[in-house]
Amino acid sequence: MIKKILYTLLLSLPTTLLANEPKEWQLGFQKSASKSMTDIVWFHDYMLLPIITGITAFVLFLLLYVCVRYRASRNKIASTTSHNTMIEVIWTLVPCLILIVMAVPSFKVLYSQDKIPKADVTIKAVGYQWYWGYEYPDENIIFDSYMIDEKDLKENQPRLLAVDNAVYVPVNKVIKVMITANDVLHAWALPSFGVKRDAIPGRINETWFKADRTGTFYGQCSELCGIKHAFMPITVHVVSEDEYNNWLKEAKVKFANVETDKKFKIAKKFEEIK
Ligand SMILES: [Cu+2]
Repeated sequence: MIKKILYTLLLSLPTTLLANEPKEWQLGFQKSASKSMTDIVWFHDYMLLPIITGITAFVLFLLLYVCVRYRASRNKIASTTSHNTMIEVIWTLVPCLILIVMAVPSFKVLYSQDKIPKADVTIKAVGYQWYWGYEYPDENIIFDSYMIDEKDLKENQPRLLAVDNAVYVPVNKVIKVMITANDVLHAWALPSFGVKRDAIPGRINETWFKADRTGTFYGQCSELCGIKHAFMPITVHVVSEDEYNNWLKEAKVKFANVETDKKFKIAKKFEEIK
């Protein structure tokens, strides 16, 4: 009975509450969908936050104590102390120790993101002013992904986040993402996967993620790249293996002419410049 009520309640929630996107009045991170992001959230919640809270409270206490204890009315003659070797050694060593303690899990997370396991699917994301272009090099698929204008949004499509051609990836598979840009700096960022990498013209950055649940995930360009920087979102559908294979088949037909289109555009531009 209780289970049934809970389930009904869950279903009646607005879909935005279940989606993987920023929410109004949100505090904290978006819900994690990869081990990498789970590690980051752990590091933030159980390492950084307690330490920073402790330090802030301690410094506040010291300030208040000094304000009250050494106020002018109580200290008619001011102390002339200017050095104390012991306390100077302590306030140099303690922050060092805190940093060392923090560095251990920090580097662990950093290296686990940096070391790319054997990839099941490789995607290339190219930043353009102002949209993302995607390639599946092993599948010969190439397409562009534009934001959907506010007036054209369908139900369940979030404003400034939904795109016309989304990226599809299979669940529980290692996805390697090669990131570059065509014109200026962009950055490919997907909060739920704990992924954020700069897209740099003439250079390829690599990262990876392994989504541990299906769903639609939203991200945005995270490097100020010009006037429409806010209008080049990222949409990734994490689907089952079968759905992914079906999408591959459809995409090969749907985007069959994209590459020639693109080559034609580039050739035309070149002609114009000449
Ligand atoms: Cu950008």
